[in-house]
Amino acid sequence: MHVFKISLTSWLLVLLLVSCKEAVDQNESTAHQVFPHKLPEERPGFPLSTASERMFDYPAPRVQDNELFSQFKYTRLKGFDYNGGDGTISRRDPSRPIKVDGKYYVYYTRRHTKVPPIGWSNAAQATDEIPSTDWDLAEVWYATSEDGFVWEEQGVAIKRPDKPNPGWRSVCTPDILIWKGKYYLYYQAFNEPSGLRGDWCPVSVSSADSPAGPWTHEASEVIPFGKKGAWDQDATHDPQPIVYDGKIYLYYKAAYNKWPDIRDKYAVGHGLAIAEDPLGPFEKHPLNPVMTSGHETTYFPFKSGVATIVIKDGNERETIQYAPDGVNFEIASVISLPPIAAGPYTPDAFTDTKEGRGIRWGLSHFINAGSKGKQHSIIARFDCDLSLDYHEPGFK
Ligand code: AAL
Repeated sequence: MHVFKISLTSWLLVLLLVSCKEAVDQNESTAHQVFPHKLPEERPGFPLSTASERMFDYPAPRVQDNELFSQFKYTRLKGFDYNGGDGTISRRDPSRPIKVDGKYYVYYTRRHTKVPPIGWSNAAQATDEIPSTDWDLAEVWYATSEDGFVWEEQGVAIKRPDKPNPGWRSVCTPDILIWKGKYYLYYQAFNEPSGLRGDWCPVSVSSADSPAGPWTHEASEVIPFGKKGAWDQDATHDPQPIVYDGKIYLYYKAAYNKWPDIRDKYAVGHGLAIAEDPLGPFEKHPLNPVMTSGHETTYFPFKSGVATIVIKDGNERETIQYAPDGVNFEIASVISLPPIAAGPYTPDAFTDTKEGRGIRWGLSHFINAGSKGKQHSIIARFDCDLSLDYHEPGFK
């Protein structure tokens, strides 16, 4: 009886040990499959899929737990009339909103034409009253707001000058600079309907002593085109200045190879032009283009460098990128539904900060793609959590 008792205990012990060992083996192999966080030499015998292997190429998380990651919430603005959305009134490409004496100001492209645009491929049929694109026959208008949601349209900031002055066909896509107590608007100035030879136009600049104007035209072609054959040979678009390193850092865009014969080589670049005076001369950075994805420019001071929301075009579309020197950008995060043509509200855009606080909200546009020939755009507000002041896990 005694002998039987001992041998039963031993059997139970053996069974227990065997099942523990199996559990340990299983855990180890599962751990390697689920958490492939060890380098290949640390996990011999455990091959990984290409996607798992690629995880090691990313130095930091690209989503969540990353101060340059955010989701975006959109709100319709109050105060803007669109003629029932019939395509004859359009508002798009808002500037960075600025706050002066407790009031927000925004500048934007406004088109009010008898008919909606006929499209750039029909540009040859455009007349003095028929627009080719949504931004043809446009002017720069401005609106003010107490809270960023309800806006009051104040009127025109930059009119189209008389023919043949630069911009007689259209002035659009403005952005603002505050420098030494004065205000400067940079904007695209077209001398022909967009779409005829492409979207060819340079940047003009006007100045004012007050955000409400009046605006005085100061210079045309302030960001000159690149030499023949250069990526920015035909366009300098979407001018967006910030103050960085004591100078004016103006980012701009050129979509190249866009029209009409080499569309298969279409690409978009962003360049940086630097000046010590708002009227120039602007010197282009030797490493231009500093950004090779994205459409409209959205640059903002972040920490001691510059960050940008990259939207719409290129291999790195829908990312947020950061350059510690404002020049050499790296992907910081991958985002969804980013604000198009965003003008971020960034009170430190012109303070030459080395502690950029990021973005909490701004304005962007939505394009009605033009079904039934009613193409127009509306300006909306976006809110996000790209601000160091507010970042907390779980916001949104
Ligand atoms: C925009 C901008 C520029 C282009 C056109 C009007 O969103 O990229 O301004 O020229 O589209």
